[in-house]
Amino acid sequence: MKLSQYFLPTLKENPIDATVVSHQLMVRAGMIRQTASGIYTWLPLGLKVLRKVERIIKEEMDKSGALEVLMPTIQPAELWQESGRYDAYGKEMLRIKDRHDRDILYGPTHEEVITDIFRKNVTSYKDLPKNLYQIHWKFRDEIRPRFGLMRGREFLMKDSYSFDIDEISAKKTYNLMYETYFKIFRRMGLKPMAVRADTGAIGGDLSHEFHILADTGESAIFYDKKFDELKNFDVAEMQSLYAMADEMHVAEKCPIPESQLNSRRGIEVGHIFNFGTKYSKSMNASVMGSGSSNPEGSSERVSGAMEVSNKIYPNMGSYGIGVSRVVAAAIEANHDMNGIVWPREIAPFQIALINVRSGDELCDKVCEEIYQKLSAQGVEVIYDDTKASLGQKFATADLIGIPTQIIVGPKSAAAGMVEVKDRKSGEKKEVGIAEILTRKDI
Ligand code: 5CA
Repeated sequence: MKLSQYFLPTLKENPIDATVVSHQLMVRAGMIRQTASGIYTWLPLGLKVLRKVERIIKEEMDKSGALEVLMPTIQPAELWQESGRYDAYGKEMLRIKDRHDRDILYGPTHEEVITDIFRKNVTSYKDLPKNLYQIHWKFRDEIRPRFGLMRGREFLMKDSYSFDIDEISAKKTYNLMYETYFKIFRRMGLKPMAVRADTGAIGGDLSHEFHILADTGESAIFYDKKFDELKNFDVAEMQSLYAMADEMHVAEKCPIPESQLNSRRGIEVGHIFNFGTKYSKSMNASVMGSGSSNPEGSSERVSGAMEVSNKIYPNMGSYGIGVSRVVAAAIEANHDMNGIVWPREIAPFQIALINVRSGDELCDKVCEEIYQKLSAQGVEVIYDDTKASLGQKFATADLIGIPTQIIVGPKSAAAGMVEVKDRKSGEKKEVGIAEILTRKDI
């Protein structure tokens, strides 16, 4: 992409309404603009990152065996009246009337819709387990939308819903999702911390939140100090150590000594729940069992006209990731005083190509060649071909956080060389142009 043809409205100053660094940098780097309180437009650079985050989530969810669906954002009130949450949900739910005076709402979550789909289309225990997910917009009329995308009113969520025959199978699905979440955040170059959590408005008794540690995080979390020294940072290590959300940590009951305990702030980027038969029972979503077995806890015997069969209420779970919040959290965890420092996996471009003297015949020619050849190899390059000052070009490249900068100046170009700068470490090296043209991973 040539910067002269792109849409990258960058700002030198922090916007006054932005109090956390991710919000400041997303606006300054031309990733987003606020359209209304807690409601944002994604500009091309921001959208590129959002799509990369989505892609990683989708790939890992697909690998786990979950199936993608797409539910409507607008839902009928009746479904929520059935589950008993229409009144309970409160003012965070955006309630609307259609032209026929029917009550509808903009979905803050989708347990009811998916349970309705399930009960109308799945009849036999043989069809279980099923895990259905979507990546879609939600609306929650937060009382204090703040911190940009961290607590927006409209936000993108990956939400999945699982249906299992019994508690044991549901627990397996829950653990699979726990592992999948871990993989998802690790692939994004982030270090997720999974903590035991409260189930709140979603309900149930088993729940974990996934946090990215950052001083600006809205939640306090308590964890074993050993986390800070983990070598591999893998799922087994994660599950073996004490980690609790604020409301779940009780000092007197904590199994590890206080000297071994750390407390930090975290950004909740994911939340998984097992809530048993709460929705399947209240919304009468059942499947027929084999008739012979009677799985524990979730079935009851019913007499049919011809035969006796057992009706089973599936054991359910739901699993959310705040997709748009992840983008902000990644910035909170990866920035310096000059701007964003993207982890490579979710960077909007891999290379920022800087033409030190646009208009100079040799610089233009070398840049054009690097741009064309690398793009043809599938490397994402943002080429600053503008007439901006060199200082401005460097500042923009640093601000938007592209992992590698290739700097083409007249002197070195004449010697067949360019400068390659690593955004994170600031290290620079001279590299031959021929080498640049043939190497993907510069
Ligand atoms: N139905 C369940 C899971 S599918 C659910 O709604 N869970 S949740 O309420 O915990 O939300 C899932 C994730 O969405 C959260 O972990 C958080 O990362 C994100 N999220 C929630 N509210 C907001 C918000 N106002 N702005 C941005 N992200 C949010």
